[in-house]
Amino acid sequence: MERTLIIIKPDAVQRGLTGEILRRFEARGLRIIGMKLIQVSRELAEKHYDIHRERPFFGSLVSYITSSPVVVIALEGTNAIEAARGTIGATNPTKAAAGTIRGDFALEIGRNLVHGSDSVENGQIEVANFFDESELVSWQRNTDPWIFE
Ligand code: DAT
Ligand code: MG
Repeated sequence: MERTLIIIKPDAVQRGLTGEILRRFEARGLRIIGMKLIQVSRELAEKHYDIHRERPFFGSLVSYITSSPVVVIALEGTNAIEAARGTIGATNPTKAAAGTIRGDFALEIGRNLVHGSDSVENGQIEVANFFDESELVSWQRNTDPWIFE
């Protein structure tokens, strides 16, 4: 089963969109295996965005994600990576399709509300960066057979 790390970013938490965003992932069928409200440290932010370290927007990316609390969610499901990124929409909200989170609620790339892991490998790594194994719950939903074939 694939795992993806979702971060409901500071702008989304501040705007009261946490419930709306979580609702969309739940409705999609992804299973929550971990969830918490945290203040991201500079150290964790720099680790999370390490691949963007040399990009000109790295500093503002780290400032943004550490500016206010975030909700981090670990999700599990068949095709969880691609499904979650489809629900999130394109990186630049002005290019994101209507019906996606970014396409419905955001306007600017630096305020794009939500993160989702971009590969199966990164999903495993990012969930492990944000959650201790003891914070993850392995469970079966009664609805699983109606969502996972
Ligand atoms: P995504 O969040 O869709 O996975 P990404 O991993 O390419 O996008 O980039 C991480 C974040 O960095 C993205 O959510 C917003 C910011 N970002 C990406 N490209 C940018 C750019 N050209 N200018 C400013 N910010 C950018
Ligand atoms: Mg990314």
